[in-house]
Amino acid sequence: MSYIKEKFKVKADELSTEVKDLLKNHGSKVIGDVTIAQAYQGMRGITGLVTETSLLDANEGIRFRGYSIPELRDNLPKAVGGAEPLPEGLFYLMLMGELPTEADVQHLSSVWARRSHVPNHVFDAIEALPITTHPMTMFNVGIMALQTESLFAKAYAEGINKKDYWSYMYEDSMNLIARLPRVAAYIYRRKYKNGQHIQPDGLLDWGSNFAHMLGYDDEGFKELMRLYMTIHADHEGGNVSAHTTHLVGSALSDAYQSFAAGMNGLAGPLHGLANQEVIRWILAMQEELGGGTPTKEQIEKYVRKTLADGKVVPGYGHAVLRKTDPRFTAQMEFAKKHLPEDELVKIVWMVYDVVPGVLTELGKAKNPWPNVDAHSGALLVHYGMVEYEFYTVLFGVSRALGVLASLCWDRALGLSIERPKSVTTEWMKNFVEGK
Ligand code: FCX
Repeated sequence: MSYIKEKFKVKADELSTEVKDLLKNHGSKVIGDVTIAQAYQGMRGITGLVTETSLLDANEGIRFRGYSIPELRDNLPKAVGGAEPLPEGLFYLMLMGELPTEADVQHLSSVWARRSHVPNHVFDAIEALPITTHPMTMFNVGIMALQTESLFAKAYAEGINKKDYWSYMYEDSMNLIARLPRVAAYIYRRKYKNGQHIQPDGLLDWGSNFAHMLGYDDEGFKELMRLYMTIHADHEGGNVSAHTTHLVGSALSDAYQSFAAGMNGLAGPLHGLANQEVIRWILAMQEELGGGTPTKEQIEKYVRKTLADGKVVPGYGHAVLRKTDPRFTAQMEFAKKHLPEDELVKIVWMVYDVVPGVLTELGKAKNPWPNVDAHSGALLVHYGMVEYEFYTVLFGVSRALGVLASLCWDRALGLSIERPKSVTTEWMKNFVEGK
């Protein structure tokens, strides 16, 4: 057993004991009420899930095991000559609950490089789809084709003790994380670069090898990938991709099946697809105005038109956050450092100056501030990745780090199959009338 796996097992046994005590001594304590509005309106604000890897504060933003994004950028190990955190380190932190050493991160880089082989039938399955297929559909087909490799599914079919589920989930999660960049890069090169594929470089870290296979060997893009893979990884447990992965996993579906389910949620425009929608929206605005950099007045007019047409302004608002997303701020800082004169980035910043005021004035959106998706596309365009339909796949590769670390915890803690109660509107009416 690898030392990381052994260490995880020790931590998992400790927490399992604590959870058993918590349930035995306080299991019936009430942690919240549920209103009728919450039942109809996306269960907002209901505390009903346990996710160890990260915790969101409405005003401060996400903390991964207690560390904010600026703290991660300071404290996680970096590549030689790099300034952004290595995503391997964030995975270690989320899994283990403590900061990794340089050696831990190097170990994970080499384990994932060793496990990154993708069988040919996965590429064949992707090739069977029309070239016009959305990259997120190709990505999910690739993930599902990889499910043939699930060690948990095989072991379960042969018969295993439930005490060992966590071990197979751990192995499947490590293998899936190792393989995803290759699958994603294959899709990118197939769809946009005439199928001219690039072989992995086993000496590179996970994020920069991904950049390399995508066809971007620029050191700036590699740094961006490390930052991107770090900040998109997790956003506590209730968001659609994390919750779906956890929910499907609770049926003892394996890591591949659970993650694919989560990715279908990420593919929705109110969630991960918003990153492509932001760039599409800015390009449409530019086209309507005849190209070039719009003025703030023109942006404001376009925002009002978007809202009047009954559409959302992509990249703005959030179900939980009530301030500017620190993931937006981290990308803004990256842009100020590496590409302060970029035209599209400047437009993103102008949009940031305009949209919160308009949304606040209209008073409908509970959060008028930008989320992670408002900035990411402009950075990618700067380095030449203009194919915005691909952006959500990048988000998906990163999201694997958080939701799969969480699935390891779900199995280690032996969490139950999820099955909340639902009622009908008839039931609600009877309840209100006291029947
Ligand atoms: N533009 C226009 N209207 C917006 C808005 C926006 N950016 N954000 C919220 N609103 C509207 C809602 O559509 C809702 O209208 P309704 O009453 O007619 O249904 C009203 O304001 C109240 O919504 P609110 O409670 O503030 O927001 P929700 O929790 O329902 O939804 C999301 C949150 C994120 C879905 C919403 O703000 C939105 O649609 N934003 C644009 C899409 C986006 O950027 N998604 C990415 C989010 C995230 F970062 C991620 O998952 O990647």
